Amino acid sequence: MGLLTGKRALIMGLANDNSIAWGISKAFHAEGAELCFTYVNEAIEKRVRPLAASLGCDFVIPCNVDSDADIDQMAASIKERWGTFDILIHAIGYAKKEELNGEYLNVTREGFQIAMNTSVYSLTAVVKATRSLLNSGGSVLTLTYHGSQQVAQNYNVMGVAKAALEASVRYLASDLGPSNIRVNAISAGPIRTLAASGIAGFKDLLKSFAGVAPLRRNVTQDDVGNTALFLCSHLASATTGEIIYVDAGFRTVSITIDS
Ligand code: NAD
Ligand code: 0WE
Repeated sequence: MGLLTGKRALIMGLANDNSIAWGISKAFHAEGAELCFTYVNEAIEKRVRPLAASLGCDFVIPCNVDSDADIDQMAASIKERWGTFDILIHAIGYAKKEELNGEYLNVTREGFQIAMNTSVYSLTAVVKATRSLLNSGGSVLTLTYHGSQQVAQNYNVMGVAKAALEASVRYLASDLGPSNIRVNAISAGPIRTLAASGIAGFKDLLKSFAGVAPLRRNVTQDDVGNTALFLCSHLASATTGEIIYVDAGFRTVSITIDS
């Protein structure tokens, strides 16, 4: 009997086997969950289908979270195949690449709107569309980054978006709590994924992070997957509206001096 035996989990944000969503999917599968994956476009679909199949899953459906029609169609597909489900994983974030370097104040109105729409509003939109399908005891989980709380060089508009995402977690937890559905976020340390590729200086960021973090290492997709498993299982039955750090302790320490 696994921790998630008999539970159904919708995974949004799997792109490839480096995705944080993949670490979560493996942890959930190992504990008996039945999975459904969404993909944003055909290129991603080609990556997601074989990964899903390797976990014995053929329930793979499109959903661009910028589209209300896509979100409604996704909810309809879940209702048709599953009726209800238990766990919603939102592992989606996007800003235009040119917004992720230089001064934050150069952000454009359009760049701000895109980041907020895809990275923040999408969580609320998906919860709104699926709340009637979520079982009591269920759980919603999103992914955030410490750039929401303290300035992280070049993270810029994504830091502002993650601050709003974390506030959304608290408001959604308040809305869904009376239905015994929990809403939380994992704040992960930097991990090399598709969303981190092409970020100038990412290698150096990983190196200095591991030098400062109390555990003296970077975090992995599996670290995040295991904490996601805890948060979405009955083990975390009274934890909601929280931002749980999976960051090797990084955010707890201040300036360090080499010795
Ligand atoms: P990833 O590139 O593997 O995943 C990002 C996903 O977002 C992709 O699957 C992409 O298809 C999806 N996406 C983008 N726009 C979309 C849209 N309009 N509709 C539907 N899907 C869309 O990268 P990741 O690092 O695994 O990112 C997952 C989450 O983790 C993001 O919210 C990210 O901000 C967060 N996060 C990442 C790190 C890190 O260092 N990698 C650290 C903390 C938090
Ligand atoms: O949340 C993220 C990823 C955010 C992200 C990354 C990209 C790159 C490619 C959002 N949108 C895009 N759009 C693209 O076109 N992280 C926490 C990883 C990350 O991204 C950074 C980081 C870290 C850490 C960007 C700048 C500085 C640090």
